Amino acid sequence: MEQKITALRERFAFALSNVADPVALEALRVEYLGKKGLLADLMQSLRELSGEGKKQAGQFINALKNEVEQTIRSAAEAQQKAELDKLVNGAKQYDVTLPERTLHGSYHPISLVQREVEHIFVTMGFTVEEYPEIVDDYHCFEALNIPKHHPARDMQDTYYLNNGQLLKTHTSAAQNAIMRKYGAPLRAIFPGRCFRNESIDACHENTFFQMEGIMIDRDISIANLIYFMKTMLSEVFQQDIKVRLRPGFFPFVEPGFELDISCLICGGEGCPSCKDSGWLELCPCGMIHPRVLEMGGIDPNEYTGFAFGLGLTRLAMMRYGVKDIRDFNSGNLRVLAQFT
Ligand code: FA5
Repeated sequence: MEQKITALRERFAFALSNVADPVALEALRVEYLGKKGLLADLMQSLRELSGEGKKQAGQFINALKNEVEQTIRSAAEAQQKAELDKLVNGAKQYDVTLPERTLHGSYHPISLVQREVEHIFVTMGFTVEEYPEIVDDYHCFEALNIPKHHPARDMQDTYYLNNGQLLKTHTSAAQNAIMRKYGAPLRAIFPGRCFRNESIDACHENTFFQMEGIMIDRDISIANLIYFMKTMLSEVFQQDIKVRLRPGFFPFVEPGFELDISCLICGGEGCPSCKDSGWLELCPCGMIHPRVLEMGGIDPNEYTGFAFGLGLTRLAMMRYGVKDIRDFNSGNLRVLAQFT
C-alpha cells in the first residue's frame, strides 16, 4: 500500500507540472479528489487491509489527500495572480498622462465643396435629399421625357447592369421620385455620384459628382433661376467670375441652358482643364418641362419650376485650382494632404 501511495504522489507531482491553465487544473482536481477520483479509489483499497496496517495506510492516504488539496489551491491562486499581473502590465503600456496625438486626416475636396454648396442652398430654404446610385431606366430616362430610342439617350454613355438596372448617369434621375414624394411647392437639392462610360481626360471622369436642384412653385421663372445660380456661384467663389449662359438642349427642360464659367485655372486663356476653350461647362439648367412635372404628379397648369445639374467635381477643380480631374479619384494621399 505504501508503494501505491508513493507512486500516486509522484504521478500527481508530474501531472501538476504539465498543467498550463485553470481548465487543466480543474480537470486534475477532479481526477484526484473527485468522488470517483484516484484518491477515492485508494481509500476503497483499504478494504483489503486490516488492523494496524489499515489504520496507518488510512492516515497516509488522508495526508496525501490534504497535500493534493493544498497544492491545487496554491496552484489556482498562483494562476489567478499571474492573470492579474498580465492585465496590470498590459494596462501599463498606456500612459494616460501623455498629451493627445493629432490625427492626420482630411475631407475629400469634393466633400468640402459639396458641404459648402449644401449650406448655401439650405440657408435659402432647400432640403438636401439622397437617392441611390443604382436606378432604373424609367427614373433615369423615361420620367425625364427621354423615351426609349430617343437620340438624347446617346448624350450619356450608360453602364447597364445584367438585371436591366443601370448606374445613375446624372442626378436628374431623382427628380421624379422627389416630386412624387413632396409634391409642390418644392425646393430640394440632391447631390450624388454619377457614372458614364466616357473617355477620360483632364476635365472628364467616368465617375464624378453632380448636384441637382429643383425649385417648383407658382410663377417660378427664368429670373428666379438666374438669381439662385448667381447667388450660389458668388458664395462659393467669393470673387467676381465670368459666367455665360447659352442655349442648351435637355429633353427635361424647356427652355434649357448651358451655364459655363470662365476657366479659373488659365484665366480664360485656354488650357487642358477647359479643353483649350477658356470656358468650363459647369451647370446646365432650365425650366422644368411640363411633361416632367406631370409625370412627377404636379399640375403644370398651376406650377412651374427650374432645375439645374451642377458639376460638383468640376466646381471642386475650379474652387481649389485642381488642374486635372483625375487627381480626385487617384487615391494619391499627397493630393488629399493639401486639404487638411
Ligand atoms: C446633365 O447631366 C443634366 N442632367 C443636367 C441638367 C439638370 C440639365 C437639370 C438641365 C436641368 P450634363 O451631361 O451636361 O447634363 O452634365 C452636367 C454637368 O456635369 C456638366 O456641366 C459637367 O459639369 C458635369 N459633368 C458631365 N459629365 C462629366 C464628366 N464625364 N466628368 C466630370 N464632370 C462631368
